[in-house]
Formats: sequence, C-alpha cells, structure tokens
Amino acid sequence: MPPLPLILLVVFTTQVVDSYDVLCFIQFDEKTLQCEDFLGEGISQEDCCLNKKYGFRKDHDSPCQSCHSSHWSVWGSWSPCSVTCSEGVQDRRRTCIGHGFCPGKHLEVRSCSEHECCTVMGGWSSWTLWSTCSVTCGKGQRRRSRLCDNPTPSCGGSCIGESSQVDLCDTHQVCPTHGAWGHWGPWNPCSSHCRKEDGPGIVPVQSRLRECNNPKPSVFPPGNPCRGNAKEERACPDLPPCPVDGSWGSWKRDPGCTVTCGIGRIREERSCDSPAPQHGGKDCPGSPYQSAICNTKIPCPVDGQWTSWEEWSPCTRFQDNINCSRLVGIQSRRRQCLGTHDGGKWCEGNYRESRSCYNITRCKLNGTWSEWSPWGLCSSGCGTSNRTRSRECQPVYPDYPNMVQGATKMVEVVFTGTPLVTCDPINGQTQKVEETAACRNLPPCT
Ligand SMILES: *[C@@H]1O[C@H](CO)[C@@H](O)[C@H](O)[C@H]1NC(C)=O
Ligand SMILES: *[C@@H]1O[C@H](CO)[C@@H](O)[C@H](O)[C@H]1NC(C)=O
Ligand SMILES: CC(=O)N[C@H]1CO[C@H](CO)[C@@H](O)[C@@H]1O
Ligand SMILES: CC(=O)N[C@H]1CO[C@H](CO)[C@@H](O)[C@@H]1O
Repeated sequence: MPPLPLILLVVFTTQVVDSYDVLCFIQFDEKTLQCEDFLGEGISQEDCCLNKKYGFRKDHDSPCQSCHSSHWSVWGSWSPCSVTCSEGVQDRRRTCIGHGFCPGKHLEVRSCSEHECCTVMGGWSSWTLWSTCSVTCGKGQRRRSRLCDNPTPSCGGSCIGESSQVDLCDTHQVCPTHGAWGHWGPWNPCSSHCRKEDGPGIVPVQSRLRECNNPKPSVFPPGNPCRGNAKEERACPDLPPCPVDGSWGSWKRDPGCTVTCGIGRIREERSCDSPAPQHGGKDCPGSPYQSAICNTKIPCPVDGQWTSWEEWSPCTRFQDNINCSRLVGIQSRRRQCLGTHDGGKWCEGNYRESRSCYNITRCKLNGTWSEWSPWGLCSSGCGTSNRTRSRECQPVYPDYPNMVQGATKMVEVVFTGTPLVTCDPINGQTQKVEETAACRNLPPCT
C-alpha cells in the first residue's frame, strides 16, 4: 500500500506584538521543549526575544516558549509496524514549536511489512494401515505413517507430532536357527617335518577344522547351513630343509687295465654326488670302488715246461761192451721244453745231462739180505686185514772207485743196469722173503 498522501494545511497568521515581562532563559531545547540557563525575570518579552535562540516563561507555572516564531520540530522515529507478518502500517510524528501556528501535518503514516508471509501450521492426514510385520517368524516391527498435508504448512510452518509410528508384532512362528561357525580348532601337525628343496607338490601343509555348531542349524524349521569351508589349509611356515640322502653317480673307470695281457681287473670309482647328502641325509650305501674285468685281447706269454727225463741211454764206452768191467762208461738222458707260447720263456736248465757209469747189466754179483722193510699198508680198512713186510736180496757192488777224473773235475760214478744177484737162501728164497701179519682192531665191515 503506498504511503498515505500528506494533507498540507497552510494557515496564514499575523504577528501580534504585545510586550509584557517574562522569565527569560538563554536556551530553548527544541527536543525537550524546556527552558534552560535562567537569565533573569522582569524582562520584557520583546527584549528577551531579541535573540531568537532564547526561551521564556510568562510566569513560573507557564510552559516554556521559544523566542523563535512557530516551526515544526524534527520528525520522530517511525513507530513499530502494526503487524509482525504480511503488510501493516506505521507512523511518525512532529511537534509545532513556538507560540503560534505551524502549517502542515504533525503525523505521517506508511505501509510496512516485517515478513512477506505469515506462518501457517500444517495438519496431519489420517494414518496409513499398519505395514506387514518386518519378519516372517518370531517378533518384529510394523509401521504406519501419515502425511503433513491437511493442510500443508506454509511460510515456515510444520505439523506437530511424529510422521510415523513403530509397533511390535508377533508372527507366532518359531524362527529357524541358522548355522554359524564355531572357533577354528588348533592347527594340525604339518604333513611333513621339513621342506623339500625341489620337486612337485612338496610344500608341507597343515590344516585346521571348525564346526557349524555355534549354533547348529535347526532341523525344524530348517535353518541355513554355515557358508564357507569347514577346513582351512596353509603352507607350513619356517620348516627346516629335508635331509637329502646321497645317491651314487655313475661309475668311472680308471684309465688302463691292471694287466698288459689277457683279462685283468680294473678299478671303477663313483662319487656320492647325485646328489650329495645334504641337511643330515644318509651317505651313499656301499663302496665307492668296485673292480671290473678288463680284456686286453692280448694273449699272455706262456713259459716252457720241462717234460720228465727220458730213460738213460745205454751205459757204453766208444761202443765197446763194458758190462761187468771196471771200465767207466757214459750214459745220457734228455728232456723236452714244451708249451712255450707268445714270447714265453724257454725252460731254465739243460735239456740233456750225462753221467759216468759202470754197466753191471746181468753181471753175477754176491747179494746180501736187507733189513726188514717197514710194515706195509693194511690190505683193507675193515674186518680182517693183513699187512706185509719184506727183505730183499741186494747186490754187493764191486769195489770200483766211485769217483773218477772227468774232463775238468772229479765226477761220481754210478752203477747202472740190473745184475744177477744171489743171496743165501731163506726158506728156499734167494731174491725176496715176505712176512704177513694181521691188522688188529679194525672196525667191522658193514
Ligand atoms: C692173512 O694171512 C693169513 C695167514 O698167512 C692167511 O691165512 C689169510 O688168508 C690172509 N688173509 C688175507 C685177507 O690175505
Ligand atoms: C750194458 O752194455 C750192453 C752192451 O753194450 C748194453 O746193451 C746194455 O744196455 C748196457 N746196460 C746198461 C744198463 O747200460
Ligand atoms: C747184455 C750183455 O752183453 N751181457 C753180457 C755181459 O757179460 C757177460 C760175461 O762176460 C755175458 O755173459 C753177458 O751176456
Ligand atoms: C765177485 C766176488 O766178490 N765173488 C766172491 C763171492 O763170495 C765167495 C765166497 O765168499 C768168494 O770166494 C768170491 O770171491
């Protein structure tokens, strides 16, 4: 609303000068309309008001008047607005000062507004129906709500109270108990005490178990089983390396056979390095050495061997018949060196030897009985058995020298040949007598 039009009144008056004594003051306060700083009394008004700033009173009970001719005071401040919301009015005032008439209005009025609108509180609609229970078993909650639209609040207004309500509800159904895992059990021992250095799938593992018993799922109504695994595995930490037993490498031959011909031995050696024992593993079993057969394919030399001596040749002297004579003859015998092969040595010694001899073949010589010979062997090993001993007729050799001068030295002379010998007969025997005796205490023959 536009401010009200001012109604201006213009009144013309004539100044009336009537002089009378007054109480005169040096200052007139236009705001309080009071006279201040009393100057004196018994002074004519005309004189007091020679200075227009002065004021006066006609007597002690009269109001203070300004020496200035009549005029409006300054406007007062605007009054508060007639309303606190929407649009209202406010005014201000002024006062006519002086002892006359002031043209114009002492009051001004204008429209005003503190806030553009007035707050309107809202009103609730009716409640919705209760929702279904939040659970299908056991006790849960149900809910209802209402809208703040009856009426809708405006200009900062609102509805008082809750927009929703919660209520307990009971389905009267037993809830299933869903399974939950219990605590993990302790870690089981590792699948191995040690860690192999290489090879497939040999990281030792350990496992632990847990049970679906915290709580167990109910049977009726059926609860959900636990999710996830009841067993957990992990690689075992910080294991020492496994002992590695040693294993032999391949055999390696020494160079060269032990023999230079035929078949010999050769030493073979192997090392415990495939692999070598590690981390306390066992040494390789057995010997690092073995002997193998090596074949030079070269025949070995064979030394010759003497055959037995052949028979002595006839004891002769220049093809003369020297038997039964004192003449020394010569006879010789031979032997052969056989079997020398492949560079083997010839036999040591002579293949022929000779000796000096007297030929006593079929010569008639005196004989003499020998002593009894030692008893012979038993004729059998059990039952009854005999043994024998004998005396023989031995020749008495002629009294020829048994050493003669040879080519370079004295040589021995032997009698050779079978003479005709006769001894004094014993029991009619002239060549040989025998005695027989039983062997005693023989075991019986089975
Ligand atoms: C042993 O000697 C006795 C007496 O000379 C003879 O009778 C007997 O047959 C002999 N026995 C054997 C087994 O020669
Ligand atoms: C003895 O001499 C004869 C004639 O020269 C001869 O036949 C015989 O074999 C000789 N006996 C021996 C044992 O040498
Ligand atoms: C084998 C041989 O010639 N024997 C003779 C040796 O001498 C005697 C006697 O001089 C002869 O009777 C043998 O015949
Ligand atoms: C050759 C030899 O010595 N003959 C003797 C054999 O014995 C008789 C008897 O004692 C002697 O008279 C032989 O001279």
